[in-house]
Amino acid sequence: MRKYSLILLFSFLMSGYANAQREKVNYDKSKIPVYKLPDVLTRFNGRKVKSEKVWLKKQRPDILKQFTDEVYGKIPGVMGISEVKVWESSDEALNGLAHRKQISLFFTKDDRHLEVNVLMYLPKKSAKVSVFVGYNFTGNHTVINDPAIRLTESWVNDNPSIGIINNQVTEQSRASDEDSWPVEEIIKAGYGLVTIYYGDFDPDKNDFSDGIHPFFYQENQANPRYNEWGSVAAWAWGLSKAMDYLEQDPMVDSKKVAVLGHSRLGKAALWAGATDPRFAMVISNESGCGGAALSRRKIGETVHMINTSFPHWFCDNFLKYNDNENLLPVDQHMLLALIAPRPLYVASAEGDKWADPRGEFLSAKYASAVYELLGKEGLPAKEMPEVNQPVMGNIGYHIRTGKHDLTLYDWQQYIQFADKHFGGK
Ligand code: GTR
Repeated sequence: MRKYSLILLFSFLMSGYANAQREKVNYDKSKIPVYKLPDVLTRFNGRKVKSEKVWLKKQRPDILKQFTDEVYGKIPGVMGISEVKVWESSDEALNGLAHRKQISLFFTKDDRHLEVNVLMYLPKKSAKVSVFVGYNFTGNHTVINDPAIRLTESWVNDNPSIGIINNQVTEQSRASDEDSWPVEEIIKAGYGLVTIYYGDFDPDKNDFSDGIHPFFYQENQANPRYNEWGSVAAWAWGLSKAMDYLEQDPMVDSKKVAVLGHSRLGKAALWAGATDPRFAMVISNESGCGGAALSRRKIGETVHMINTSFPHWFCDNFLKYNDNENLLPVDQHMLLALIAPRPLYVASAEGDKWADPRGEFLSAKYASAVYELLGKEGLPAKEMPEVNQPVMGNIGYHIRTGKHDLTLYDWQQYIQFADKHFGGK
């Protein structure tokens, strides 16, 4: 009981601190500090990168290493899926429009076991289909009103307004996030949707005794080391494991898998795209700080704020850059550049100042140099486009009206982008 009260007191103090941080947040562009971004095509030894070969063999691995060591953390080992079980499937989903499958991926090490539930809706076609794969925030049953979907039994952040109490979901949360997942539109456009509750891989709390991290601990280890993975890297790793499964699924064209994520899950999608080249397309919906937005601008959420409110998201090395962004060996445009030449879409919302829309745009713009070096058009805009005026080269970008959210409008652009790069239906 005493321990519980202490935890409550601690969370109360932390949330007070986070709110105070939010109050201190700068939204005034005249107060953006003077900064100099590291040039994505200048090596850490000062030489210029002039060829595709030097990019691929030297600069890309060097940048990837910096992000691994200083931002997201490295994965301290290798582990595959130990068992796959397809435990439900139907040809009658969405009134006969789609196949539905529910699958468990099992991970086992010594006496530890983790079960991850994958929900898939696939259009009925004889050929293999392209898919969007993305995490959901509160369980697979929240993405659509379909009574066949099993309620998650995993730990979920409390949300009494949809009946999530004591970290367990109830029937009340079914379909609670359906506005973010226009399954029917996706299917009608000829794409499949693969979704997983992100907390199946690692519950989103500052606790490294649960989820996937402990599977990799050495004896007497209780936390990842200063350069080892936080939760964002764990979620990205989980996306790669989903990809391992998709490569075996006979209905899926694993060469045409777009990884997508909103907000913190957009950060995970970007890191998954950067670390796993099997993702043929990467979509970041309002991923903000630690995602697509440039850290050095310090407008909206900053490195210090994110490390304070979410100490478990990044590796401990990232703490060095609290109010010290100029010391970062990289900035987030270099993360986007790691995805080149694969199609990449970055999206912002006008009402999402916390994620710094302009910082997300500039990041996409500066990543373009690498696309161009690789013979591809990057972002086809030098200036930030007007609201609701998407631009699409091999990098796509839009800023839409409205608040921080994943909306039908966003999906319509991603479908169009996929049509352009995956060759349509
Ligand atoms: C916020 C966080 C952001 C973003 C967001 C979300 O509280 O500060 O970086 O990730 O959560 O995931 O909804």
